Parts: sequence; C-alpha cells; structure tokens
Amino acid sequence: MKSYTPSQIRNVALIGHGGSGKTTLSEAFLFVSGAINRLGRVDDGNTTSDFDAEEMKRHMSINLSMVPVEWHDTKLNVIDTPGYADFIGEVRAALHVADGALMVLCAASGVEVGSEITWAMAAERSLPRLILVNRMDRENADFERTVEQARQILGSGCVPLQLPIGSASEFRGIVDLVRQRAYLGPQGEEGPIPAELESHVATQRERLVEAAAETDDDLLAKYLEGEGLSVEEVIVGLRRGIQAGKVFPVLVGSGGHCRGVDRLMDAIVDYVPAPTEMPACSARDIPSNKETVLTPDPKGPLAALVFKSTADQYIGKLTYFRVYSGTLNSDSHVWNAGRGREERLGTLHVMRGKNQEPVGSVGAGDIGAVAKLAETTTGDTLCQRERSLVVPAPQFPVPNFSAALYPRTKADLDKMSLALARLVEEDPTLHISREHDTGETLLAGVGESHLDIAVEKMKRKFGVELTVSPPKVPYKETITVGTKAEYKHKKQTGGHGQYGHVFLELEPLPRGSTFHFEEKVVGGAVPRNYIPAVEKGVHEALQEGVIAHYPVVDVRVVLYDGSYHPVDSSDLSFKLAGLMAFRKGMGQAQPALLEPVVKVTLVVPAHFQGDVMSDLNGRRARLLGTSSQGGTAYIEALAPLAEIQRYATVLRSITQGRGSFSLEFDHYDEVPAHLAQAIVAASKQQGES
Ligand SMILES: Nc1nc2c(ncn2[C@@H]2O[C@H](COP(=O)(O)OP(=O)(O)O)[C@@H](O)[C@H]2O)c(=O)[nH]1
Ligand SMILES: [Mg+2]
Repeated sequence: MKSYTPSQIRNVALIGHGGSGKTTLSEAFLFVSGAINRLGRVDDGNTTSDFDAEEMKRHMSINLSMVPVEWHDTKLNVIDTPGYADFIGEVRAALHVADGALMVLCAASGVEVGSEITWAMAAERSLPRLILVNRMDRENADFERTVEQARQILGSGCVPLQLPIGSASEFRGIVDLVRQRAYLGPQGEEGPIPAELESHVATQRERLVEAAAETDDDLLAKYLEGEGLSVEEVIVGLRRGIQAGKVFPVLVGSGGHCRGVDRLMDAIVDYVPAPTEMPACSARDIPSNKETVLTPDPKGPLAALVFKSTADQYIGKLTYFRVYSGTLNSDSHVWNAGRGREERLGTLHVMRGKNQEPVGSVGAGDIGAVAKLAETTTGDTLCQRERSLVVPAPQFPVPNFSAALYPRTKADLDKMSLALARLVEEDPTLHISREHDTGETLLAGVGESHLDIAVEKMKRKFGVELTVSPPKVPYKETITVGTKAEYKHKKQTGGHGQYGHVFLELEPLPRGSTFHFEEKVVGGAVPRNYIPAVEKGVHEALQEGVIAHYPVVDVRVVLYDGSYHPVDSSDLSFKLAGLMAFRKGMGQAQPALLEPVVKVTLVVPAHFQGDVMSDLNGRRARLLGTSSQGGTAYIEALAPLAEIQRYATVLRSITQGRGSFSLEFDHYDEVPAHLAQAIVAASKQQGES
C-alpha cells in the first residue's frame, strides 16, 4: 500500500443497526476500488471484514474490523462495526478513533433501534456524520420515507445529497444533487437526469443549497439575495455544516449490488474531515501532568492510541492503534507511558480484515497494527520515552450480565484462568471475577449472546470447554432475636479425656456489622488461654448457618461463663464447645435468610418509564427516585439481586434496547418468609445431589 499524508486519509466508521448492510458495503468498497476482484457475501461467510470464525458461522459482525480502501489519491480507513447491542463496545472503540461516521440505514426498515443507539454514540463524540440509505434494491425500499424518519429521529439536519432513480427492483441509479448529474447502471455511467425526476430534483436541490448557505453568513446573504451558489460554494458550505454537526447529508445506494458505491466513496473523501481538519487531540503530558494538544504532524512527538487487541492462536496478540502525532516505525523501541514500560515493536502492518500488509511506518492520522506486544493493552498510549504522553482511552460499557463458569474437566480447569485472562484482554466489555461466598468464577458481559460467544471462543481459540449457569445468589444467614446457649463437650475415652464447657449469649446486630466476639468470663470459669479457641469455634460455626449452610453475619456473641477440667480441657475441646453452642443458640434465635440487595440506576426513554417501573415492582424493587430531562427518564431503585440477575435481557425487551442500567451492591436484607422456604429447599436439593 502506498503511503499517505495525513490530509489524504479519512478515518470513517460504518455504524448502524445489524443487517443494514455495513459489512456488505465495506466489501463493495474494496471491489469497486479494485482491491479485490471477487465480491464476498456475508451469507457465504467470505467477506473481508467478517473473517472471524464466529462471524462466519453466524453471518454477522461481532468485532470491529479495518477495511482500508484506496480511492483515487485518498486512503479511506473504513472501520466496519457490529450493529447488535451486545457488541456495542466495538462501536465505541471504532468511533473513538474515527473522524467521521457513516450511518447505514436499510431503505426498507428505516431507522431502527441500533441506528438510534449508534447515532447517539457518534453524537456524543460530536463526530461528523453521513447517512446512506442502503439496500435500495430491496422490496419495499422507500427513500423518502427513510429520509423523513431520519429527520424525525436523528435530526432535522438530515438532508438528501442524492436521490434514487427508481426503487426496489427498479432501482437504476442515483442523482447527485450538488452537481446535478445522474449516474446509471452497474458502472454508474453519467447521464442526464430523467425527465420525470426534474422537478423533484429541483426542490430537493433547493433544500440542500439552503442547508449549505445557512452555515455561513456570506453564503446566506448571497443565497437570500437570490443569487445561485456555485457547486464549489455548496460543497464548502456543506463541509462546514457537516463538521459542525449541523448537516447530515443523506446518500443512497445498494452495497449488495455495488450501486452508488463509487459516488459514496467520493462523498467520504469530500465530506469526512481529514485528520488535519479535526479539532486537535488533547493528551496528558506525564512529567508535567498538564494537558497538551497534538496535531497530526508526522514529525511531531509520537502518540499512538491502542483501541483494540485481539488474541489469535497462530499469530498471537495483535494490537491495533491510531497514530495521533508523530510516526511509529517498524522494529523500534517505544514507551508505554501509562504503564511506565518499554515496548519493542516488530514489523508494523496495515490490516485489511485478517490480511496483514507489512509497512515500514505508520504516520500521524493513520491506523495500523503490530503483533506480539508484551506490555500494552487496549486504551494504552505508545510514545517516545523522552516525551511521555497519554491520549484519552475509549470508555467501554460496564458489563452487567453475569454467568457462572464451570470447567468441564480437570484439563479445562487447568487451562481456564490463563485463557480467561486472554479473552478479557481481547474484549474490554468482559469482566472476570470470583464470588467469594459462592466460590464461583463469574464472567460478566453486555448480554446473553455476548457471553455465549465468549464461551464458544474459549473452546475454539483456547480449547477450554466450559459449562455456564446463572450465578448463585450469595445468600447469608442471621438471627433475629437474642438468646443464650450452653454446650458442654465431654468425652471420656481411655487415657486423656476431652472437656470444654461454655455459655454464650447471642444478639442480633444491625445489617452490615458482620460479627463481634466478646468475653465476659468472671473468676476464670473459662481460663484465658482457652478463650481464643472458643472464638475460633464460633467463627467456624459462622461459615455455615443452620438454615441452609449460608455464612452467618450480623451477630454479637458473648462468652460469659463455662467450666474446665484441669487435665482433660484443651483448645480442641473448647473450640468444639464454642462451635456447638453457637449452632444451638442460632437455632433458638429465630434465624433468618438474608439476600443481597442492589441499587439499580436506569436511564430509559421517558415513554417507557411506566413499563419499566411496573416491571420493577414485580421484582420486589423499592423505588428511590425518578427524574426526567428532555425525553429521558432517570430511575433509581433498590432490588434484590436474585430478581435482577438477568435484567440486561429484560430491560432490552421492555425498552426495545433503548434503556441502559447499572448495578451496585447496596446491602443485605431479610428474604420474605414465603420465598425463603423455596430457597432453603433448593439449597437442600443441591446439597444432596
Ligand atoms: N438486497 C440487498 N441485500 C443486502 C444489501 N446489503 C446487504 N444485504 C444483505 O443484508 C444482510 C445483512 O448484511 P450485512 O452486510 O451483514 O449487514 P451488517 O449487519 O450491517 O453488516 C445480508 O444477508 C446481506 O446479503 C443490499 O444492498 N441489498
Ligand atoms: Mg456487519
């Protein structure tokens, strides 16, 4: 691949709902630009972008992938992204390093949930956005309807830059409203605008010119005076509007049939800003801890941000980076500023799907990859040791759908933790934790399919087979009234006997106070040296309560009396006496089951608020507060963990994927009696099996 200056580069992410045709479009880019001579199909599992085994199997994108396209004198670093909600982390990463986004809409389905969500993510980063009304060849394709929807939902700045000629099976070509030319047939041959479209073209062009004029006072004055704007002026005006996030030009085409694809690539060149036109990237200078701005100067100080890492069983770890300033060279030493470590780089590559093309260097504004870095992971910055810089990292969604993992065999157990570590390194939206009370290894992800795919990956990539189940709820037990209990441990076998005798007082403590042990023994009824043994025994008893073997919390235990035997007493005897006395006492003290209660913080579109709250009601939740702002409702509630374990799936279905939430442990609370019985029964059954 040729080398390109920063002003010849366009970093553009394809975003949109799953199935809108992004991957097919990226394949069409390669085909039309002459990079490949055979057009792969998603359904045949042979596209450049969906190269991962899981993607090929499922016929959908799961990971972001790089599809660089050389178009005339420009390099388009197209980043194809998945559209399904579970893989939203990949979209985040792609948008973080893109200078513009191309929203792909299906002409038949219009604006869908995935379109809205990814659009909002691009808006959050104030990225310039173009829209493609794609799959225009499909039955029920409707350009006007889709544009109207886009104006309603995505913003009034959506304005057609092109018009389709015909639709569905009659879709023949496109009209470029700026240049007022038609492009027809598979080759996009230039021709006159069909007569029946002329008046429509005129009105739509007026709208476009107006949008262009509104971006600049001089242009607007000229426009209002009735002077026509030149093609150049319209382009300049539109560019300005697009960069300011006020104008979103709408194009049309069919990626599957390669229609309109050449004009679309022209539009990307014309309207997506080059790295040199983007607001300067701010970075932190480590020694001075001050913010500094980076310009995309290949001769500037090096700053390259890692936005994606993959683990491949053959090539090992692969690290994708975008250079914001300076030039990264093959076979060089760089500094990982955040970790304070040196990295040795081997050969740098330009990735196209899974294909690597070795390059000597990757300059400012461009994107590349390098294999086998030892110290660096997603979010890290590579720089020069003498100029330690950190570029802000992408923020990934916090995973809140968990499953417990069980290795199938001993061999799987041995390999499991290393493989999980690599899996998590590849995907920052996966988290591994160990739940202390239940002893389970938990894998948290964005949703159910996300975890399913992670588990399949563990098998395919790392040869580790896992069984997955919903996590056990870490219940606890406590007492609800005070009581006293006595226990005498006495055994007379031949030789040395055993003797330990204690009186304990048990008292409930407020939630969250765990356990207190005190002794108030008078007159040496229990000699000093045996008291630690009694405490140890009580401690042991706390590990498994009398209701269902869950740990016991929130009790105060006072050792207040007892007796001993000068020969037969020992630590062991007193420990056993403490343990048994506690168990006995707990049985008397109206023991209760406690469950974890979490704080749920929700952000949902206001019109779903009622449905969300009534569902929460059914989950024994307690509302803490609600507020709303600009069509968005914010809800805070407390809910038992047991009711909320699969909430990611639930909320998605209630809000059609538009709601989000986070969970945070809050406190333990008593399980209502009618539910406790079922939990005890289940735990007994588990103990027996
Ligand atoms: N008719 C038609 N089908 C298309 C077009 N583009 C993609 N498809 C089909 O739509 C489905 C989803 O396409 P894909 O590229 O995977 O969409 P993505 O999820 O946005 O990447 C596949 O079955 C494609 O063959 C198109 O322009 N026209
Ligand atoms: Mg795709």
